[in-house]
Amino acid sequence: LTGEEPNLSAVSGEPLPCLNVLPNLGGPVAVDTSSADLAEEERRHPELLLGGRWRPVECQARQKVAIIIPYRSRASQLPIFMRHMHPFLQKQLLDYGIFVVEQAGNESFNRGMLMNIGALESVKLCPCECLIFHDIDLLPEDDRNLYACREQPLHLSVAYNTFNYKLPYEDFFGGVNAILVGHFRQVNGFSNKFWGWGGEDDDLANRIKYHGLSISRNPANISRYTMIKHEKEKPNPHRFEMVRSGQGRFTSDGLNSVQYRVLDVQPRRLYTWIYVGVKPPR
Ligand code: BGN
Repeated sequence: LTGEEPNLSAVSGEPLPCLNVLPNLGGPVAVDTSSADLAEEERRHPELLLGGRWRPVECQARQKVAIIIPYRSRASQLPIFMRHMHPFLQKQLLDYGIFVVEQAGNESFNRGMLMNIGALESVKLCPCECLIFHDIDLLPEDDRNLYACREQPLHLSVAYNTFNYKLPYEDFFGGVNAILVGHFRQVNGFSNKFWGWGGEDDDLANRIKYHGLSISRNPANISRYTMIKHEKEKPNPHRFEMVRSGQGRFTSDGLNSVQYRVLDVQPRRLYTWIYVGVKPPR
């Protein structure tokens, strides 16, 4: 530097778009799945705005991104996830917030419903146009895997260590997705009727295709994830039938019909905690 380069942002009066600034995405990043401590991670991230929000100061991010995590009793995974994700997202110069949506009570876990609630509640707190639905046990391995929405719904988690880094089946849409708010509304979000593990992601993929949208993916060599080991969730015995008959419910069951009560919202250092009671089946 000679010291004489014009400061482009000063010339135009506005900061440059971050995509023009992104210099140092280096590819593979270290993934640490050893145990972590939430209080320690909070101390390590004074740069975060309350609620797990951050934006770059040196450039203008193109989108505001809400990262939505469906959650219940994964206390050991939460700090591991935060330790990995905040540096990862900041390196990508994103304007983002992390929203952890926790299901209260002992009913079977309803991932789809928590995603719908996360979408509805996060857009009240952040004028976000891009929703990233993210399982808490998945850690991205490559920082070129950009956490941003595209013209079509994007499947980010293509290759997991636990599936030998291969897509398990062609229409697989589980794990991590990036969807524009407008598209998520258009497909009426996730079904609220998948209680227990499995199928709600396949149903969302069907909704997307039914509405004339298509699923895009990054190359498998950068869409790589490490899954943190944990006990298996209880599978939903009705999931096959539910996916098969799903189309009949696309317009009546989803974002437009989710019944829940917000029990608490807390903007914590590393994330916004949204604690919800959901209406059990029947
Ligand atoms: C599939 C599940 C998905 C899950 C993937 C990967 C079903 C419904 C079958 C009609 N789908 O088998 O929900 O994300 O495995 O684990 O079970």
